[in-house]
Amino acid sequence: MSENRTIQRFDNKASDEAVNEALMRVGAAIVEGAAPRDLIDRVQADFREPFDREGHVFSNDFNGYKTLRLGGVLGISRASAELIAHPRVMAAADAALLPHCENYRIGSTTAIEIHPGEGHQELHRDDNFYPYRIPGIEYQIAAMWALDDFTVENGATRVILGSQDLRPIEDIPEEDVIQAVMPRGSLLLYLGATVHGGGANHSNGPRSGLINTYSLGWLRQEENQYLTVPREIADSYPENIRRLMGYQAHGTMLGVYPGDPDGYWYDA
Ligand SMILES: O=C(O)CCC(=O)C(=O)O
Repeated sequence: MSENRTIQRFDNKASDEAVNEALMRVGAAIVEGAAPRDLIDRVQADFREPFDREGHVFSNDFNGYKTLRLGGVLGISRASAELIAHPRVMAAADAALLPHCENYRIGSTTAIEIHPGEGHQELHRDDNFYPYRIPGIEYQIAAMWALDDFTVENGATRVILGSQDLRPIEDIPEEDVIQAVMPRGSLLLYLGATVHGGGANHSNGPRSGLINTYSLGWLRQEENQYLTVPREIADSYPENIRRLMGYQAHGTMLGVYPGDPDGYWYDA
């Protein structure tokens, strides 16, 4: 099988360097079994009631009409923080983003449950809402956690390897689309410029995943963490999570505020 026909997959003992090398070279990599089963159980349990209550409100042509979604995940699930700040993901974000910024932060947090009968999501690049590109600089990475087994039938994420080269999406032939088949608890990492999309669910059960993006610290976040996660919940998280939400400045000047953790606000 040629390299473009399969996403390189690693077991959880692989070095971060090996995973990140694949991610940066072809735009995606899978780490199987990156999260323990009981953590995935807790995250899924936290999502169940909100999925059923409000997961439909994000329905539209892009997200689908048989797909439930939740945003502002840190306000819904404390357990999700362990996936959001998982060391594998932080190592990938360090490798992809830290060469271009002093710190990075959450772009978005989205739980996605694709139900039977849903079609393919439109292929897209997550970072397309930033109006300009700077050659050689990745703006984002994404981490998709499989909360169920991801299979060809139930809608495993569709990915085009190498597409971080910014080739036009309309020129991508169907045979270049491969799926991130992976067992529950696995992690799909991909770059913000990697073309991808949710898959059609032809199975009898839902396919749920948690997809979090991380963006350069000097870019505006896709999902406004200050207004989606109530302040008292944000304050109850440890410092590494608060920093990821954006409760930190970028350098000494950008986004300073009274009480910022690096002391950049000059109190009288
Ligand atoms: O659900 C998936 O597999 C991918 C979803 C996605 O890429 C998106 O909604 O932006």
